[in-house]
Amino acid sequence: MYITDFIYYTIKSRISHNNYCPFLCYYIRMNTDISVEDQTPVILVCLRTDEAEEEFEYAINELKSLCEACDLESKGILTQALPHPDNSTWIGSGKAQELKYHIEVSGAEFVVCLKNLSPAQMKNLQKIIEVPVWDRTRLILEIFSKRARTREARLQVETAYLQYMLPRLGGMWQHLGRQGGGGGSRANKGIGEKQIELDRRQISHRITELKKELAKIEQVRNVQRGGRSRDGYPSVALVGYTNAGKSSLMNRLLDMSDTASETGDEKKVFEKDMLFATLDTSIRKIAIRNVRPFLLSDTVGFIENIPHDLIKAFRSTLAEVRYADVLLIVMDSSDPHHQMHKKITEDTLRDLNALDIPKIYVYNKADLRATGQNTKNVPGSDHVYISALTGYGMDDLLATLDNILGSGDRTVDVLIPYSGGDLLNRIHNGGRIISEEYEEAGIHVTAVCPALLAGYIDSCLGGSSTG
Ligand SMILES: Nc1nc2c(ncn2[C@@H]2O[C@H](COP(=O)(O)OP(=O)(O)OP(=O)(O)O)[C@@H](O)[C@H]2O)c(=O)[nH]1
Ligand SMILES: [Mg+2]
Repeated sequence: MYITDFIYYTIKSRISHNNYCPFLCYYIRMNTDISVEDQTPVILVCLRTDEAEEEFEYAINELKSLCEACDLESKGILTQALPHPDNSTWIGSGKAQELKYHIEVSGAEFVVCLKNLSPAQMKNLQKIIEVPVWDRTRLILEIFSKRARTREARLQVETAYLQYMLPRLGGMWQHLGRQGGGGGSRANKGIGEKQIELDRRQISHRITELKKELAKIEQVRNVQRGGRSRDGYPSVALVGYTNAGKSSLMNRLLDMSDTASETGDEKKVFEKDMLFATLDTSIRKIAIRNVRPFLLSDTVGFIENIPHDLIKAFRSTLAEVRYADVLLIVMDSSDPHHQMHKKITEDTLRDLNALDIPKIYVYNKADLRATGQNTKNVPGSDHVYISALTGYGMDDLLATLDNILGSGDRTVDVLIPYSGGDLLNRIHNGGRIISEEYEEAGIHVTAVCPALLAGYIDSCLGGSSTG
């Protein structure tokens, strides 16, 4: 199979998932009739260098889950141990020949590697095994392209995908080699090399277009966010490793919310035992008795070695995290690797300049923790055990959250004109009323309000409201 087939394969797979990628259509005019269906057979290739056995096994299991999330069917796992990755073929040329044999016997259509390969390693391995090679980044990009629903998410994925392709173009036209010739330095280039140059220019051009379009969407998003914060509600963001239970926690809070009967199930977000179930950000208002109301956002989960270009491309989606007043770092506390997940989440937050935001560490899935393992909550601690499934620990979580939301509380003493019914409602919903008197010029209210709401009241009444 030629590399051109590999590109065509990509296009067909994207089109079959309704993710139209205008740039890649350029390649449709190329040859071959390969088609990709769901449950495409693949072989997983796992290279172990210096990691402990348990770590290696965990990484293999995670790769299997990623393949499931991408609808690929594993036909087998080929492992190799080397002191360090082979510079040329990643697994060594002998192992590559063995892999070729397994591909022929199993009918696998391509291979998926445990880690990321350099463009040269990918090109050389591909040449030996004669089927496409996907590395970890490619697999994650593919899952994201399947899940992206909103226009913004699709553009973000396409940007990350093209950035990933750019340094790998060298391998795509290798079958055309240095054909061509003639006089002059440009004319001396082979067809393959000219094609690479052309592709590189087209891809760079498309990336520029995508970035412009994303910048416009981001502007709209910023205006929306500004509008929301002017409403005076604090924002709380759910973050954490993929599959930790972020969306389930959002749904549990929606169930507990006073708005549950008005909004019904259509406000619920998608939750599933699958990596990267959520890709697009959802924001919901949560109003629970005795807790200051807040806006809650649920967004894409993190994973180890999340492709850097993907994080960059998703910066505007993740802006809800950057501008949040409080972060809930959700972990699957029944997973023996949850401390590692916590570290990866914190590293990603550092990349997003969001590590300084006040946070609560939410140890979810307490119902699945082995008997004897701690699930007890200590009042005042920023570590809270909960179960989004059974509701265990939800009151502790809400008390801790309300404490943080209330840390900037201010007493306001204002005269609201009789035409300001909306503002009075907001104070009733978000603050604690101390006194309320109906006077000739308006309603004289004294109330304790969260900092954001107090700022909102100031902006509405055009001055300081502090009593
Ligand atoms: N037993 C148990 N299962 C839970 C709990 N919370 C969530 N789950 C399950 O864990 C799986 C993943 O839950 P999600 O809420 O989709 O996880 P997420 O963090 O939003 O995942 P991504 O969107 O992929 O990042 C689902 O099958 C949930 O039913 C819990 O407290 N206990
Ligand atoms: Mg989710």
